[in-house]
Amino acid sequence: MRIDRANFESTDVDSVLRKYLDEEHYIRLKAIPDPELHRWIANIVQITNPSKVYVIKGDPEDFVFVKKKSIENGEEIQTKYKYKTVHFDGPMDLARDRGNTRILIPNGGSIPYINTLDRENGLNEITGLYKNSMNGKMMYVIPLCLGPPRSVFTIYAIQVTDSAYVAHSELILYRICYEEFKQGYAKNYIKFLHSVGELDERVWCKNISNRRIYIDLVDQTVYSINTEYAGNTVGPKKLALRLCIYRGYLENWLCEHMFIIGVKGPGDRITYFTGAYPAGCGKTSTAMIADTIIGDDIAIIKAINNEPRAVNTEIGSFGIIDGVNPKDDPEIYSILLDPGTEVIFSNILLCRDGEPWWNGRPEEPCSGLNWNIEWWPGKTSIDGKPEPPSHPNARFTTYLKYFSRLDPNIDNPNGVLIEGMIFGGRDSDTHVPVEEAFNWVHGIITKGAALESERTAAVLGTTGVREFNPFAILDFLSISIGKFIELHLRFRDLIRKEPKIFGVNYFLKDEKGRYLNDKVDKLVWLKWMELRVHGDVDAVETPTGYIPLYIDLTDLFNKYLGKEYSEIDYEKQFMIRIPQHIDKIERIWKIYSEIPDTPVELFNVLREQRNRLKSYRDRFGDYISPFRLDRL
Ligand code: SPV
Ligand code: MN
Repeated sequence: MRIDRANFESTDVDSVLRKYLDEEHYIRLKAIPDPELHRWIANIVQITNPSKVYVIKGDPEDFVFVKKKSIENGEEIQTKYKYKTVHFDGPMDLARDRGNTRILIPNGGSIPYINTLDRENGLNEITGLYKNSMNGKMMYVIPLCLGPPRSVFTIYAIQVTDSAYVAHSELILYRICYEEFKQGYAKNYIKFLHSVGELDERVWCKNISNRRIYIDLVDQTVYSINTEYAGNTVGPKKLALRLCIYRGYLENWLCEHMFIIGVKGPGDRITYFTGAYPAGCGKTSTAMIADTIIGDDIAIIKAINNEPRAVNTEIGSFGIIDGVNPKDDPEIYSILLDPGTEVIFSNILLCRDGEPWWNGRPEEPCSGLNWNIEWWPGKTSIDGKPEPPSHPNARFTTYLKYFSRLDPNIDNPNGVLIEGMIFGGRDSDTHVPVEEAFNWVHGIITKGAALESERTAAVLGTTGVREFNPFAILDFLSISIGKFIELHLRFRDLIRKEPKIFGVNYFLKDEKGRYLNDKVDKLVWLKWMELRVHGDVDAVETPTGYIPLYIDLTDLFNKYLGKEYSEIDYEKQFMIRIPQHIDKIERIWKIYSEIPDTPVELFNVLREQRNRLKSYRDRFGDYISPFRLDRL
């Protein structure tokens, strides 16, 4: 038997289901009129051998049951707040595992920058790993929708998992669509199979060295095993993103690692933006600071009546908690500690008295349980350095509905009109804080395809290293980056008016290594971008795009942050750093010259940008004050 193929008759399917599912859950499953689904489930239970199967309908009782199970199993620990729990992934399983995440390719073959594996080998290997992997555990079957149900955007999905924590997370983060499955709306759905495999006494995965995340584009199925971290296990999140990108490529729409936000302009005007940033580079905090929020992680953008319209595939947030503090993030902070909100914390510090603590809380950390078993003040790790009480990739899982700025359009089956697209990275020395691209092609190439960022704790490996991360989506690509760029260029032909494209960088530093901006300054950049979308303010033309005029920023800083904005700050932040930009073009050029299907437009745009940089350098020198250009 193989995990992707059941070699039994349909009459056997029923007897297998009868054996593993009790009457109630058998009826629930059979109410979905889809023999292929029944066969898939029968095949899985035969291989993984769970003790019970629970089919989720999305009732409140399901929620209560799953959460209770998770606590009983020790997958989650109750905090002192009734609706809040803590989950620990285990010290070796705290982030996405790039190395063991692979796209299965029929007959093998490689794609630059994408981790691939021969499909047959991958499916054979993973079938072996799934054998009896659910022994003694309950298996959950979760019918879901990505995006509002029954809309042109909806992607239907089925998650199977033996982790109550994963099921609980999905009940918070996604729409349950059992009814849509029952009524036959859920055609062409995607599938996820996850098993934590064998667990140790701390309920952590025992076989981390056999952690695997395999994406099968042929069957639109993702397999995940021997891991708990949500980025590796919660199917509708990043596992679905790979399948979604592939589908979008075939059908001419965009599936993006982007937030969706609304920014208010003069009067009642509201302008929607999407934004792509690598994890840990200010994406969630930008989404939370905006006037309205629709999503903070994943967007589907389709051309509908020649307009680019977007929906969020999720209804919750799996956000980074590190650094969330009452001054900079008052809303998230209060949601996380409100006694009435449902929250799963992961990899924070749980104090002995049941209080959740994370880096960012003003109080001193307490002694308690953390991601590395236990923590006490002064604890050092084996290398002698102080051990952080909560992990830098610690997270919260909660509903977006708690946010006072939640945009009612989150449920709009037609999505919202996107008028701006933002790309942001962690860049200490090159990009100005905000800049508008000259046009769609220039933006897609220089802001999206050329995005680089310094690595954060959201992926395993050394942090701080500058990495190529086009569209902040490199980790999730299932098609070559060349094709992904070509799709964006092609998308322009489907819409009447393209969104303006912006680049932002919240992480510029001075020569002493100090950040040049406050966390809250991003609100001003958003407001400036909003005005630019409508042509309400002028801009300074630089070799790399349009930047704000000093005068407009003084107004915006004053109006939205009550701050004086000095000429010195403006000059430091918006200095055009020619050598760094030229170096960047060299790096990006080299990368793409080794990617065979890179669209030729990319080289044209980079060449033009390099020429502009050189001619500005000849006229003004290496480092150009924005005031000099302003006065041209
Ligand atoms: C990210 O890392 O981009 C996240 C969290 O949003 S994860 O689910 O790990 O992808
Ligand atoms: Mn993300």
